[in-house]
Amino acid sequence: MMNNINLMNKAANNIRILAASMVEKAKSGHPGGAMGGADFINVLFSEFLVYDPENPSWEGRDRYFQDPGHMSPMLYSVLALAGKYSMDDLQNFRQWGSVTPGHPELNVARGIENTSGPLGQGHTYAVGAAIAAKFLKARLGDQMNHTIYTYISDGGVQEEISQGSGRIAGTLGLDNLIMFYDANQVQLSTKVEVVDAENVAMKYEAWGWKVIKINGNDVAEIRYALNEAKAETKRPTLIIGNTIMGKGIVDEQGANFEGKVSTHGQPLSGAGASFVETVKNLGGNPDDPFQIFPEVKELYAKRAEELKEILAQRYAAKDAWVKANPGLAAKMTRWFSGALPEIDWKAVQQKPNAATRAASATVLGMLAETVDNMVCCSADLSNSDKTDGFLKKTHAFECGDFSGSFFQAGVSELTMACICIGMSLHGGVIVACGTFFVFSDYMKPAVRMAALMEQPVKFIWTHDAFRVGEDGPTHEPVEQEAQIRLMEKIKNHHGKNAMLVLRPADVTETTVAWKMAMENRNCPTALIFSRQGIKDLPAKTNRYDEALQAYKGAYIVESDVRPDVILVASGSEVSTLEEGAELLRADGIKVRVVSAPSEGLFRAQSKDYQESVIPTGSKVFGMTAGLPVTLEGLVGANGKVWGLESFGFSAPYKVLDEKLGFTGSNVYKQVKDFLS
Ligand SMILES: Cc1ncc(C[n+]2csc(CCOP(=O)(O)OP(=O)(O)O)c2C)c(N)n1
Repeated sequence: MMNNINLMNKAANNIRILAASMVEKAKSGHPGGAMGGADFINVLFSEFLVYDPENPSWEGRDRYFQDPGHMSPMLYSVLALAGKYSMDDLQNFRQWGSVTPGHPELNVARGIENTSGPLGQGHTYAVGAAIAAKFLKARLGDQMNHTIYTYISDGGVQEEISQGSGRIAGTLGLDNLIMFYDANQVQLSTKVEVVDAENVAMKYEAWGWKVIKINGNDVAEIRYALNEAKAETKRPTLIIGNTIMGKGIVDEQGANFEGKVSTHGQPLSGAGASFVETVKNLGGNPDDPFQIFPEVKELYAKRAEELKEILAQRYAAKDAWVKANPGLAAKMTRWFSGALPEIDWKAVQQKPNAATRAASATVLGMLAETVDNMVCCSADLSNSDKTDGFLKKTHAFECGDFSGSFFQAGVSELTMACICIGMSLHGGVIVACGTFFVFSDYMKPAVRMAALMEQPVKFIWTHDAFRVGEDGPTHEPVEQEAQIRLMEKIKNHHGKNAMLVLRPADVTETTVAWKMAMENRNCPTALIFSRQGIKDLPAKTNRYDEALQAYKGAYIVESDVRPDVILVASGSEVSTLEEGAELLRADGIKVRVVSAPSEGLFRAQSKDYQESVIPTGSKVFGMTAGLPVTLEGLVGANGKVWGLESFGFSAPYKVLDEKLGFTGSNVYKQVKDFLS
């Protein structure tokens, strides 16, 4: 329903006034960009975005992903017009305990579909969400006809990740994705032209996007572009909206103060403009600026009524579909609940003494056949990271065909990680992605955001140590495990470990690690797997049942009564400790071997349990192919760690084992020295 242009302009000015007032009151924040983008966001929310105010997590809703988190005042303000925030909430912008933190934090109930702040990630989540919607549409049909909108600014376009998401969205023909580019010529410290002379339109066209250029402050042009974009049936659309930074800002004399770098990130008064005159210029009352104009209230009330009609039709269509497709409908409910189907984990047949990446492939093959809403991805390493175990049971996404369940991301680890987060945020799918562990370095910004947003993405990282061998130090992770384990030491805002990090010790523990990862719906999981074969750990009765103790983070694999020394490790080093244990026992030393796939999980167990595995005061020896610090927490101040203190080297891995001291005989030697 087309609204009167003057009214639409008034609503955009209302957003400008609120955004400027929030920043002014908080004495910090970013008003300029928010004021420039107000027209687009107002048109989107008052005329296009379809959502259910009564049921914010309705799976068929359009989704809006914002990339520039610093433009939070724009988002909070439009959501205030839509009734999701009160004027009090806006007045508490950036304050302790407020629902309006400095950068938006995931809050679907209030219309915030993603946390944003690190530029470039937000629009890549949107690409992921659009892929998830395509995957689901291929299975659920018109129930998944919604549109994914995203908003990007100069910073997001400049971030390298935009290359990955632009390429993928174009290659896969994501016609359900509409991106508005707020091209306001201004960024934090310079004008855009100082750092960027590229032709953005041609760049996106080259990636296969439809590109529409408009005046981004003009309601009619915004509408036209959105309608064109919605009508597109083959390509994602980029709407380049030329906007005016800080539109409406004036100085004390009432002179134009628009387009200034200084208004990017501080209150208008701090930038040398006049807050009071600006509010007046925009038609507001500077003494009482936190107001929604009555006619703007009406505009959004009218939109709420329109949404009711749209929703009535959508829900009626869904009801009819559910009646006609009860089986699919039940699946859809399960998929969006995040629940798993029944999985017989114990029945997984692992090849003995195999590499844990191979064991992971076995599990992935089973999951491809069992978990019908799982998507697995790889950054062009599927045959090495063994996600091909999944791929062999399905096929990869293609432009126009999302009947498969595998996403080939190409060589773009950060993009892949963010796309996985976006799929997860969309809901309805379970996602995993693989690459070499050393390239987790390229993914950490996304891992951190997955942890902050509590998204249960599974990160499969193989080639977990110097035993990559001949490829040499560029490909041999050393410090990576210590880095990623920091994520299991930091707590999320629910007071839980922000990430589950598992490095299983043999094929059976790998099955258990996957079980734990799939059951973990509350945070991301890291699965760190070996390249090389590992000798199976000994079992008293049944290795699977014993490996289930991995749920406690660390457990006793086997122990002599009153051991003289406790040997602890994760991953393949546990089996090296077993070799050493044999030599030590032959020498009359009593030994306990502990597998510790997750220190973070172990520290979350009762003190009694922790004491039962590694009693205080005992002699503890740890071995890690990572930096010694990886194990120092478990081994304690009086313990000893054999780790790697330098970058790795290029040589066959068995040579490296010898040269670097990762052998049973060196375990024997080091422990003997330690005990003497
Ligand atoms: C990854 C990342 N690097 C740096 C920043 C800090 N930062 C926030 S906004 C910004 C400038 C962005 O300019 P633009 O996107 O044009 O926003 P506008 O000036 O239009 O508000 C920068 C560098 C960030 N948020 N994320």
